[in-house]
Amino acid sequence: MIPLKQAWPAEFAARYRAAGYWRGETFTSFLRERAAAMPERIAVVGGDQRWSFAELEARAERIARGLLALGLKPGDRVVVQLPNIAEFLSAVFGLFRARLVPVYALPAHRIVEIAHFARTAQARGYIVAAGHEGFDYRTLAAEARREVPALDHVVVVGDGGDFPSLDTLPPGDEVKLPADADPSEVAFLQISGGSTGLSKLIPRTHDDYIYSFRASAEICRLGPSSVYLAALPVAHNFPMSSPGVFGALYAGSRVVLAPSPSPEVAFPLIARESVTITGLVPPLALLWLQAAPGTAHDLSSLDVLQVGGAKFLTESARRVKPVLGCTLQQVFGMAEGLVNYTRLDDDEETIVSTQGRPISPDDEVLILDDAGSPVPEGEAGNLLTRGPYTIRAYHNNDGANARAFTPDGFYRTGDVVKRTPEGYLVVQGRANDHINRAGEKISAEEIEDHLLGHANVFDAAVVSLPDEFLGERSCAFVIAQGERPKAAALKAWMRTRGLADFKVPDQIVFVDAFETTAVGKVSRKELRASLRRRFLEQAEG
Ligand code: OOB
Repeated sequence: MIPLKQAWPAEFAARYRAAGYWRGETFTSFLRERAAAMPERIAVVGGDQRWSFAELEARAERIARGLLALGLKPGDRVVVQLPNIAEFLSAVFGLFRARLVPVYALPAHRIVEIAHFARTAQARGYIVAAGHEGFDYRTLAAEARREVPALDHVVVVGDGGDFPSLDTLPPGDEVKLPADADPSEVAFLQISGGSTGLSKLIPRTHDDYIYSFRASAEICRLGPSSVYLAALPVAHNFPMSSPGVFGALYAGSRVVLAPSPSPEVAFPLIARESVTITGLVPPLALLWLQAAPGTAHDLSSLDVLQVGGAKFLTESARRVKPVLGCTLQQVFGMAEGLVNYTRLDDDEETIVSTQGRPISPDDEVLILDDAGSPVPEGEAGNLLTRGPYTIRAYHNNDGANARAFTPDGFYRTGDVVKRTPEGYLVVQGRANDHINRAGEKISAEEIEDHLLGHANVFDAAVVSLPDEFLGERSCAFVIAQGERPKAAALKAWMRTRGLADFKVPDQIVFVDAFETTAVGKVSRKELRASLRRRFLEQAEG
């Protein structure tokens, strides 16, 4: 087995170890410690499952044996596509125990994304739920196996049909479990928001990721009496690690997995389980603010509501405390690393009007103009960052690495921010063309490429438009060729492409031509900006 390694230069790794950020822990070692220290304490609640720390560890070990007995080998990558169910945690801790490397996909992903992850990660395994929200993932798994034949092993949570199910894996009594991972090894591959083109894979090590959620748990004051509700899909970095399910388990807190973030599902869970903290994207926070005053459920246990993934407007932020009676925490993070939090004891103005400050004293933050020079203090510029839990390179993607990282290892976030004199960041917007649709990131380029696959589409440009509820919605400007399709028909056709549903354009506008300048075509970036500007001007006028 050749473990995947991250690319921090030795002197940085030494510094991060010396500072006590990287402590040599692994996922397996921390779960083992919690299971030994508090075996009977309930760790995970999901559906009708309630598992103690000892039971979670025992289940993980069984799964590790079963997966190796199936034929997977330590070091193999395994795509994990599970909703918020208890088995998400037993499966991934099982993978860690077997030194298999999870690749996290969202439940919304479909064949295009899954095949891309499987190919890029050279995955050999794929773990899915039988079904979720009316969708049969076994059909998707069969399709994925046809497209990516290297995907040898599909395992299903629930009734596997033709595939083995997680509950009936071979016991693997003869399997010798591997020694624990080196903490500097890549523990898993996370997916990027996909700012340009297809999603990239983000390699995170035990050392760096555990530091990020341990420090996050401290910032959020998690302890054995805390109860964390995972309302957003746990495969996303925010509910996974900020402090998320892993930070909660690390702190000995209880994790409650909500099958849906809607108030109808989440509010009764908060009341029943005495939830103390949860995280939402802004549109859901608005929905909760609307639903809370009339609810019959007791939400008084909730101490902290985190909001992040997209900009939470100050006026909405102000309503959290009066309406929900809890402390708001703004979270501005990215799967590539850097996470900023407002602190629980910050004054109200800081909490409602900033997106927080970095986790670590060693998070280096640069705010640069387009020429690469620092902007004057307090002015807006491009955010670049480097630090003890921000990656230095994507997995297997030289082209993206050359664009996204500076030669001295800073990650270009693509976000435009200002910094307050106290060191808090205020997000102003974005330099690159992706649509942040309710926290889901959509690459304009990826959607344009799909639209161009339609026989009656000559050209397409995809932009974000402001949306009262979603924050941003996607709009495709399309030049037709031959017979102009109906917008609804084009959307329906996009749905047949095997893409995550959130990527289907919310709106399609047909135009006769795109502008060109005297010297030739304008850049895609300028074109998108000008289409967007003209459309908004017309809408206002
Ligand atoms: C989180 O991670 P990703 O990887 O899905 O998206 C990262 C991008 C950021 O670069 C920024 O453009 C946007 O999402 N974003 C925000 C934001 N939080 C994220 N923009 C404005 N205000 C915020 N509070 O979205 C993510 C990862 C960990 C924790 C929280 C969010």
